[in-house]
Formats: sequence, C-alpha cells, structure tokens
Amino acid sequence: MTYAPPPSFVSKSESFGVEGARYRPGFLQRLRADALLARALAELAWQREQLTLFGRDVLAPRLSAWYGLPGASYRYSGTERRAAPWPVFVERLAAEVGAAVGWRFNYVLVNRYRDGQDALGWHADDEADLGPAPVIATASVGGERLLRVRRRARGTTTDSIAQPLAHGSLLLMWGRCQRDYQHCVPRTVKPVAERVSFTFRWTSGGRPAESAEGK
Ligand SMILES: O=C(O)CCC(=O)C(=O)O
Repeated sequence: MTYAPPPSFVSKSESFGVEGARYRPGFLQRLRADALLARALAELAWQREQLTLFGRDVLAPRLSAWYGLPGASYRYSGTERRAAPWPVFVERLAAEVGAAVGWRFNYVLVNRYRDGQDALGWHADDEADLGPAPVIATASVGGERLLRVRRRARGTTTDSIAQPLAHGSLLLMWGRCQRDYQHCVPRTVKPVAERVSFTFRWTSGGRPAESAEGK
C-alpha cells in the first residue's frame, strides 16, 4: 500500500522544502505538551547508549528509551533495541499521532536532549526493519531545536534545510524521504531548555502482532 498523508493532516501542516516531509506546529495544546514533557522526564527509563563510531566506543550525546507493542524490536547501529511495553500515556500518544497521520505505529524511539550540547548526528531511518518507505512521525516537547535535512547525494551541511521543532509540534516523513535525505539535530550554543522527541515507526523486527496496513 502506498502511503499518503490524509487531507486533514495536510491542511493543518506545512511543507518546508523536503519531499515527503511536513511539519505541523501546535499538534499538542500547550498544557498537554507541558504535561507530556513532565511525565516523560519523570517516568521513562532513560539510558545513555554506547555507540561504536569509526571503531571507537563512545557514549551517545543524549539519553534514549524504547517502547512499543509486545515483541517489537528495531535494529540500528548494529544493535537490536527491543521495545519495553509502552506506558499508557505513550500508547495514547501513539494512537493520537497515528489517527492524525492515518497510519499505525508499533514502536517509538524517545530521545532526550538535556541541553544544547546533546545532539543527534546525520542519519536516515532506513534500516531494513522499517521497510522501503517508512512512515515516521515525531512529536516534540520541550525546548525548540532545529532539525537539519540534506539530500543524501550532495552531503554538505551548507545546503541543508533547517526546520525548527517547537514544543507540541509533529513532524511527518514518508515515502522516499529516508532514501533521498538525511536528517540531524545539531548541537547549539544557544541556551535551550530540555527537549524530548517521540519518533514513532512501524518495525517488522521482533514479533509485532499485526501489520501496519491492517489498520
Ligand atoms: O529528535 C528528533 O527530532 C530526531 C529524532 C530522529 O531523527 C530519530 O529518532 O531518528
């Protein structure tokens, strides 16, 4: 099945110059976004991942947590991340995001940027577990950070597009976006409040009970 965002999402969101990506500010009302941030900071099982970069073990410059449907797992950077059962407030967010974009999600990678020094490097969410044209939706709460997006073929940061990700916003990527582009959340020297992003996906890794198309 070829995915396209529903008209109800398109009418409330904006294009920012990246094919297969749209940005919706104000997806969550302010008080709801405030409460979600507070619960995420207090209740999720944050870990600092160990990554292997250019043959060296380094600690990720951010905290992360993984949740989803029973059995769902996701392999990236050479490691399998099995989802812990999602807490009810995360499951509710998954359902709301899914309803808004017309898709189902069985897995969320949650990233926590404690300050401007926490970041996420250039990458595409193009792992085999996500299929050839992943639908990926990111709800952001907390301090506003820039998402940078660049075409994979060119590969320089100077021609990247910058999209601010505001408190309560939703970013959607689909179709060839992961194949054609990379994205990152760069460090910033600006004073910035703590931020949490919930990146929802459908993974075929592990034993997910149902298929995304059976929605
Ligand atoms: O924190 C963000 O908005 C980006 C998250 C992301 O790129 C990812 O989880 O793959």
